[in-house]
Amino acid sequence: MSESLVRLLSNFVDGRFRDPDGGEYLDDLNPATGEVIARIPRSAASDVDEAARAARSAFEGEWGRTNSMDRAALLDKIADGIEGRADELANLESQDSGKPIQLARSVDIPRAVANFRFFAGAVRHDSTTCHSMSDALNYTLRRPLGVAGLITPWNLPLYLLSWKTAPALGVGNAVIAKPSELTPLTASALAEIIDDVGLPAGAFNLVHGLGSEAGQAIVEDERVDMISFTGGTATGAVVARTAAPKFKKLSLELGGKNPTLVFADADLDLAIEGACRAGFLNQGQICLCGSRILVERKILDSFVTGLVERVRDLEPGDPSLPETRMGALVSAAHRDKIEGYVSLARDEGGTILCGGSRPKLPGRLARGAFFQPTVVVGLSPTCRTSTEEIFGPVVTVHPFDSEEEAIDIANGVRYGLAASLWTRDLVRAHRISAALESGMVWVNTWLKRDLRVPFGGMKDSGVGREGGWLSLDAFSELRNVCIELGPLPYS
Ligand code: TXE
Repeated sequence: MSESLVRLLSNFVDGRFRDPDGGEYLDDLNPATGEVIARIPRSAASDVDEAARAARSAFEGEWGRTNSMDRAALLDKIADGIEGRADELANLESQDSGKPIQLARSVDIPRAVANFRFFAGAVRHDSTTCHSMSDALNYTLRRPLGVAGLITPWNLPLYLLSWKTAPALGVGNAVIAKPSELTPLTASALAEIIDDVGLPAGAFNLVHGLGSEAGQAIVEDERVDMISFTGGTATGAVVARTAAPKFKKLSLELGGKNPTLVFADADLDLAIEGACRAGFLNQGQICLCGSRILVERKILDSFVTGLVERVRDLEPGDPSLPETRMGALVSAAHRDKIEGYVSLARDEGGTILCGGSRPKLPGRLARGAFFQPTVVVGLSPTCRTSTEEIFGPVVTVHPFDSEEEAIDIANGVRYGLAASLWTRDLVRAHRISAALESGMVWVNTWLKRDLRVPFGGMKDSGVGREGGWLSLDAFSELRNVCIELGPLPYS
């Protein structure tokens, strides 16, 4: 892209688009070509300070006095705004992250719209509990927390930002959002949409920049009451360490090394298709991806043959073409990390059945961060490749002989985010679902999302749950009010 077409992004603070205080910018690359497509503010603590001041004063002022029906109407208008720019947003998301345009069009952007609409409905239909005693009445008030810091990753940029922004604003909090420095474009577009919708100044603030600078400053700021973070487990630990002594409310959605369990009685074709999708959608860069495939030994050969056949069809290509199903990884650095894991897999005794290297792509894609989808067999389920989060298009396949062994392997990692399980035996499905150490279990499907259900992980995959009422709770302070009634005539 020529220099003149490089976008210059701004922060959005106190209802205005602003340059960063220090005047410093970071390059934003299209990972499919290596070209610079934007420059984003490298915000410092002083920019976050200004955003926190604006957010606090919005919360204590006009925004804090809005009622829930008006806020729900604003969320619906934001959804309309995203829908109205859906094509443009899908293009931005694809250029920024390397994901196939078809995926951005069919998943990322429609789901961002759905998040705003869903939480508009949730806020409208919200109710709280009442507990009656013989001589007193308790009722629960939902109050906003104040200022919510929303820190989001690069794999599903607008989707995850909307997943947090909609309930945070819906409950009445002011927001400071910090998107990943790798994928800032749709967050800036969201700020424009919110500006058009006319939220009071300071209700939504966007600060671009590095995690260790702008992100850290948000987590440290005393005026920020809660942090909702999605990202890597190591970063989540830093966020938790910083926020805990300040007693901020925390919601952490972290990494995963999710198992796909395939039993011999499963519909083989469906299981292969499901495992392939779970392994490689978005180039394997979804926290819910199934990167460890556990297969009952009786069907191992036929499963692996079918899987490899399908995976070979997933040729990486130009993300901007509608037929492309496998795009670029988010960055060259991330591709290097994945390549490192493939070489570790070889050292650990694994056999690469397909993929394992960079594809050769023509023209402007030649310098892109592409990697072939890779299937590895022959590894111990306890080695590093099989237990550490790779977060890319690499799956390992492991045989098992019994249900107990499958559960042991599935639970034998530090993570506990999601699992999928393929069997026709319904009783077994219930039994295993209960035994898996996992925040979410899918049976004979994967990634089917109902926005009302609890979303989140256990073990090193996170703390807390969002989704449905739980999202409203995550962004609320629930206050019990107990009213003494005295002896009642009818008690
Ligand atoms: O994410 P980071 P990275 C995993 C995946 C990946 C690894 C590292 O395994 O390889 O994490 O990815 C901000 N205080 N996931 O380094 O660092 C940062 O600017 C406050 C899983 O890209 O976790 C960005 O906005 N914020 C995952 C956000 O945190 C900080 C999605 C996430 O970045 C910060 C992405 C700090 N000290 C990666 N340091 C998932 N669960 O879906 C960074 N940030």
